[in-house]
Amino acid sequence: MQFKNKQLDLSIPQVMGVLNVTPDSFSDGGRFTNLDAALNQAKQMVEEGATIIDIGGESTRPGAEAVTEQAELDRVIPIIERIATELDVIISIDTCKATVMQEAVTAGAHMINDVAGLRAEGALNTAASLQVPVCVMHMKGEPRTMQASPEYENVVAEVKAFLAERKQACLDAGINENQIIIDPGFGFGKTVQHNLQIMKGLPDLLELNLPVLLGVSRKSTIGAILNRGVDDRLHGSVALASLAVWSGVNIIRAHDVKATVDALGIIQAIKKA
Ligand code: PT1
Repeated sequence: MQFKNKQLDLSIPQVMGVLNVTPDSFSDGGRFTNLDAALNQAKQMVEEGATIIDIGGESTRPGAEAVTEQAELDRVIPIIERIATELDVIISIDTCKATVMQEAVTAGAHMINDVAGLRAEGALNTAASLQVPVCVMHMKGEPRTMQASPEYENVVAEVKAFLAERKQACLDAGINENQIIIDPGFGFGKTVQHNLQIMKGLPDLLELNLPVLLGVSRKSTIGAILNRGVDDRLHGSVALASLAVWSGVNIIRAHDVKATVDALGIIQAIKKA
């Protein structure tokens, strides 16, 4: 897939490293709000094998409050400019807001990652005009309230139908088919059982014939299954990432890049055997 001037081979599993610049970021405790610290963290993730760095200025973890457009811009634009100048890596902007997409791509971002699936006002047309790859994710509800008893008849079928509808919406808006990535949204308006069914149903999502991205890193479903706090979910995260890539997922969004890259290297070797 082409990301502006950068090319990435999605037939090999790739790791997207998480760089959260939100002060309340759920697992980094807001340690990387400072520009130099954020750059160093990004640099280390690249050295460990991340080929994409995902930068988000609005927390989307369960219960998080929305932030204003200006606050989001103030958090992400300086760090995007800095990483674009200093590192050779694909920069992803994790946002739902059209203005933030526009400013971020102007500042140097190479792709758009939208947990709301380009459903916010202006998002679809802005993304289409920017001509960069988009990741459209499934989320039931909104972060602040999405974990209040989500219900599905069949979570895999409903997520697949939603992503098929968003794929068509992207195509209708003029986004090229080879610039669309889909994501079932592990942890977004889903119970533990729903998330487990999503993991089992990953092969069904591949039938949409688009690259798949998945974010499982340090999420509460792992904590619920293993009874682990957020700082003790590495092994559970790597297990889920391994299974996902074995099932055909192309991009894993992760905090712990080195461990994830190693796991994916093993899975890829088995695939090639
Ligand atoms: C994701 C994702 C994301 N996740 C994409 N972008 C987050 N494309 C942010 C919990 O249950 O999966 N895909 N951007 C982080 N969101 C969450 C959700 C964090 C749930 C934690 C939980 O703990």
